[in-house]
Amino acid sequence: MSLTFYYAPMSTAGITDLVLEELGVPCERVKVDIRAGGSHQPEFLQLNPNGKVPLIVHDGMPIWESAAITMYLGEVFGVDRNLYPATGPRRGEAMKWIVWTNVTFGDAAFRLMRNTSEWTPAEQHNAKAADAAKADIFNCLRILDEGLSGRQFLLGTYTLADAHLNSFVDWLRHMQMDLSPYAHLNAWSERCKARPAYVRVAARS
Ligand SMILES: N[C@@H](CCC(=O)N[C@@H](CS)C(=O)NCC(=O)O)C(=O)O
Repeated sequence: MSLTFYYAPMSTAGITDLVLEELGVPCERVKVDIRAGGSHQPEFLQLNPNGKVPLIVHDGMPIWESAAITMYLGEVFGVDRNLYPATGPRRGEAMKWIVWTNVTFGDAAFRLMRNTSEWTPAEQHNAKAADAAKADIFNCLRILDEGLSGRQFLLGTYTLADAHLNSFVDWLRHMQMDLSPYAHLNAWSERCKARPAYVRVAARS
């Protein structure tokens, strides 16, 4: 078995980093200097034409998009380790939260970033679009908070869906979003952060 993980610190690859740490699967780690254009070098673009991390190459197959990577690693390595459900409705529940993180929640967060952050030129910022994005984020936070009501973790017990979504919530905190009104979410996040794999990843980043 060969598994290579291409990553950059403080990036979306942090999700995959945590997923791999939870699984304890041995892999070769390749750091990509995305600020210096490392993900746009021809050798990298051959593996991921999007020029982005995370990227894994498993037994010769490049797989990009963090949601696909989490679901793939879960399916291949997570079921035996009780970190990902076997095929069936619970698998669907895990996929639902993972895809929602990147598509619905991720889209709202990226719209906010695009319209407010210093990474986008100020003349491209649009205050109305930023307000709409914020409203969408609050709606997602409400959905997540309600989804966690009466549950320790998204599926009841801890799975890679929690690792995936909690990493994304960490990034929202980093963006100074006020998450204090969401009691179930905060309690869940603390449980996720107490996982030994989370502590190990946090210590090296
Ligand atoms: N939808 C992708 C997004 C990945 C992404 O945006 N990666 C950024 C870092 S957070 C990147 O590699 N940027 C380098 C570039 O665009 O040059 C995923 O979830 O994997």
